[in-house]
Amino acid sequence: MTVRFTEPLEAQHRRVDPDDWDDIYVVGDVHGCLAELRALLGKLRPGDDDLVVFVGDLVRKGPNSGGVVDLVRGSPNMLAVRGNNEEKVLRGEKTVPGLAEADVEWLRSLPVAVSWDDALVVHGGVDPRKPLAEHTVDDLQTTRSLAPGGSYDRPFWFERYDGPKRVFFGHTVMERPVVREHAVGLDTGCVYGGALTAYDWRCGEFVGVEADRTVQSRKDSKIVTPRRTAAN
Ligand SMILES: [Mn+2]
Repeated sequence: MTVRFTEPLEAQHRRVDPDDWDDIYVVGDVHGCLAELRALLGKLRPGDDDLVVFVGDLVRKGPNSGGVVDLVRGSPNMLAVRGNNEEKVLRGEKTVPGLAEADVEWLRSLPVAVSWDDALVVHGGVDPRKPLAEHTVDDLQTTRSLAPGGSYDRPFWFERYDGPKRVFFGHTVMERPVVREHAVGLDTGCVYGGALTAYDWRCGEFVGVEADRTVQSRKDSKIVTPRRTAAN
């Protein structure tokens, strides 16, 4: 089930050997919420032999993007994909207070996809209308709605995608995590007063912490209620 993207994206695809790690946790959009990230890690208690993979959007919107980058960058057992908010910083469209030049270079070095076994971690999602191998960086970072021109109109990609990979993603803010056979959505809107959510890959369980406070408000139309599926 190995996926190869076309170059140059393949150079930004990191493969992980799950045999190298006791467990693997996948964590949703952090957006500078350092206190909640610390609380979540306090619950997960990952050891040196456990890998923590972030779905991207470590930075922006929340109170301490620099602290989140320091923590992840300084941890040999942590890995992140580059989200669309990292991309905005790299393109110079947005600046983040507290981020040193070396931190920005680290963001630039992050892969766009991480995979192992049947798992694929990307920030946004995959478009079921085209082969996985033909996706671009932008596709993987920003795919959400499949409706023409509708960023929060149904159907969403994860309601149509049926494999072969099981895709772990953020980007689309959910009232609760999405769990489907081929898609696991982890952005439960921590920075909007929701929760920061992780998925324990070996146990198949979610672990979350509630946000301390709402840092940013968000329209209800931009918070998705996942539909029930057989897998739920
Ligand atoms: Mn996000």
